Amino acid sequence: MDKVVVQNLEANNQRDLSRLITQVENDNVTNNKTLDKLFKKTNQAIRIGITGPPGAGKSSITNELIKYYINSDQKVGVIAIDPTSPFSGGSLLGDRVRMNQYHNDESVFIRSMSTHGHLGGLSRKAQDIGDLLAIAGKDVIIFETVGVGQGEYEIANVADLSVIVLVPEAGDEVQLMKAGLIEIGDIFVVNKSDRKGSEQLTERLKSLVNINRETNRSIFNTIAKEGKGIEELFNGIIKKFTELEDDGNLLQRKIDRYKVRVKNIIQNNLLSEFWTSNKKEKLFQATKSLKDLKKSPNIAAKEIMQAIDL
Ligand SMILES: Nc1nc2c(ncn2[C@@H]2O[C@H](COP(=O)(O)OP(=O)(O)OP(=O)(O)O)[C@@H](O)[C@H]2O)c(=O)[nH]1
Ligand SMILES: [Mg+2]
Repeated sequence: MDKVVVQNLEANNQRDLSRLITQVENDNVTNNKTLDKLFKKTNQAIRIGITGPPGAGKSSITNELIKYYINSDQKVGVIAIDPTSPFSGGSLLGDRVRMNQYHNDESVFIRSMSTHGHLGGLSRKAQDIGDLLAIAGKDVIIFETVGVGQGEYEIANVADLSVIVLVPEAGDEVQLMKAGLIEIGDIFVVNKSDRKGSEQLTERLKSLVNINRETNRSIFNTIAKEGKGIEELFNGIIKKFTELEDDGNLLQRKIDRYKVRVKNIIQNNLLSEFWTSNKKEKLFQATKSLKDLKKSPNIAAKEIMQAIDL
């Protein structure tokens, strides 16, 4: 590997960082020499997931939080997972906030990843990119993800701590119950507290979040658009990290995440090794016509698995 690249990356060179991120984004399997070599440097960074329904104000909150991190001399990396819909071909909401106000600031690096409707491999890539940001010296890494379906929860698991953002108007019952957001949150934010219904949502949340839980989870009210309530949220996040560290949960989460990553990589590698051109051809030959489909998929799978590659 290019020694200069490593040095540049460690020196927080944004251009090399961008290039490496693009490589990781384009890779089908995890195979990045920079990550292999410098992985031990990734442990210092803290990882925060900010999840919630489309348009809840996740980017607005992230933008505001960044100011507090900069003020306390911390470098921030943001990975915004763009919920581009394959149907609309664009973002879900026209008036979404773009986090580009920091593009001249060396201590902030923001990168969007588009799902293009495919979530497969996304959490692996998001974690790898998070690692690159950590290697480049970011102290805090924020993952912005939309929480609407199961696939997104997998992505929400890339972080050490999850902040769930909810808003009064979007039908709180649906938001809260259907998607199971309650389960994955460590901290809850009722954003758009300037709007009608925010007090009811806060009350409802209070009664829901601490049921069946030993640890207390906090709820914050914010008006991100005006920067209100963000300082409290910022301090709440610090407090939560300290708690997680003290009770050993932070370490446990890191261990669990690491294990899942190792397993996923093994699974991916085995699969890509398995599908040789010979086996792909066998599957093609075995499924050419309706008459071929009389065989059960189980038998067809066994035959392909037993095929010998020359
Ligand atoms: N009234 C009000 N509007 C807000 C508040 N916070 C954000 N908004 C607005 O809500 C809209 C969506 O905000 P974003 O920060 O882009 O929300 P998001 O959750 O990142 O959206 P996606 O990334 O598209 O899912 C923008 O027009 C914001 O200006 C708030 O506290 N009150
Ligand atoms: Mg956003």
